[in-house]
Amino acid sequence: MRRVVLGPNDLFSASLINRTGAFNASAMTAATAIVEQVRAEGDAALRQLTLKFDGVEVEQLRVSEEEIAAARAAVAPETLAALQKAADQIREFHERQVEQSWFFARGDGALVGAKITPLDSVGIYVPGGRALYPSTVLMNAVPAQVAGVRRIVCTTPPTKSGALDPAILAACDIAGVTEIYKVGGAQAIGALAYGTASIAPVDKITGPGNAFVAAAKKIVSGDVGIDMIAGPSEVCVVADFTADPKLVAIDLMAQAEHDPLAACYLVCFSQDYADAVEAAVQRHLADSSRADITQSSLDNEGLCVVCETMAQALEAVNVIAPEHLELHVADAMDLLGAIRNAGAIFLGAWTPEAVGDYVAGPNHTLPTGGTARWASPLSTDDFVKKSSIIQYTPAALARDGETVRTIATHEGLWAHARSVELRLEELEAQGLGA
Ligand code: HSO
Ligand code: ZN
Repeated sequence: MRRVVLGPNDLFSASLINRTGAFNASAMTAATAIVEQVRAEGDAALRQLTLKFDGVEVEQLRVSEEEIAAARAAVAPETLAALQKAADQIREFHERQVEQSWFFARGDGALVGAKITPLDSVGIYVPGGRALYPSTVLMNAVPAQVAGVRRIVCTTPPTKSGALDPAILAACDIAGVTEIYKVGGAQAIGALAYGTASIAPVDKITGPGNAFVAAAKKIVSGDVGIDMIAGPSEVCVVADFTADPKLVAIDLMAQAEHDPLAACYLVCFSQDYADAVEAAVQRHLADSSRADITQSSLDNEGLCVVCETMAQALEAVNVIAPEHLELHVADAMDLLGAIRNAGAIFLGAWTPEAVGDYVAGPNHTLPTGGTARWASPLSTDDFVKKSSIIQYTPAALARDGETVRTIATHEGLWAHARSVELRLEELEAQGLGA
């Protein structure tokens, strides 16, 4: 891990972080061509691009009921039970997020408020390859279902044999996905956005993906909704002297093993402590089944910040704005007020990030790349829209009419002013004027 040692008066600066950012011009060019092809040629383009990129001919794009039943039967019972338990706890958490429509009676007869309506349809992109995660299916589909979305579509790339991962299909089934299609990459995003003969378009696309999927999501956004653009996964661990270096080390590795580009930050209070964590990483690596990915992530993207004070450490955290923050400190809860930027905050030594990845309940789709400065975890809010509600009575219109007339006249909008005046004249004529 790269190491930065702060002096007593040094402030951690954003320039110490290597972040590539979300802009990728060559992926945008490639994804634009793919999305255009899907828009023009529909299913034929999906089949051709699936052959080109996934190396398989797919006749039937939609996954059948029989394939889903067979997948469920093929998954180990303990895996199914674990996915079911995770889904239940994710559901329980997200049920607490659901907002109700509301009205506010202003007292002068006007009623204003917001009507909350689930989206009609969403498309969830589920990556294949190294990031084949049934947990991601749950983290997207369960909140959509809790929000009340009726059509929940899932797309995921087929393997060379043309099959899909059974656990992905089982997770779709557990989470209430209503349609599954064997298509991945930018072509899947094009199909979800614009529709083909086989895949009806959706209102919003969520879910992680590689650079081409991210680029395609940006390209189609505006025509459909998208969630956030996910970058490589990140963890920042703040460790004081009470933290066990071997636990800190394994938690950093739990993020590093996702991706050679995953970024791990260790914020601690002495060089000796940092050395102890690095030594513990080396010991754990001997047992890891993903040692190569883990090692290259830590070597290339890892950063250790050695601070003198907790105030410096907290400022570093806020500058990093990590996707995941673990506070391995004596009184983690006491620091919560000082944390402004973090996607998910894990308090204390007994809360490894992995519980949040799978089973605690909060969403594991979190803002990456410093976007926690303004963005929030995926939630049921991402699967609803709000309509404003306004209802006036004669008395309310009489009260506000002059204000409308004044602003409309200032803006030179004659009919705006007149639309109020005509009504007020009508009231006068009926003897009901103010
Ligand atoms: N830590 C990942 C989520 C995940 N972990 C999926 C395991 N499976 C990004 O937040
Ligand atoms: Zn993870």
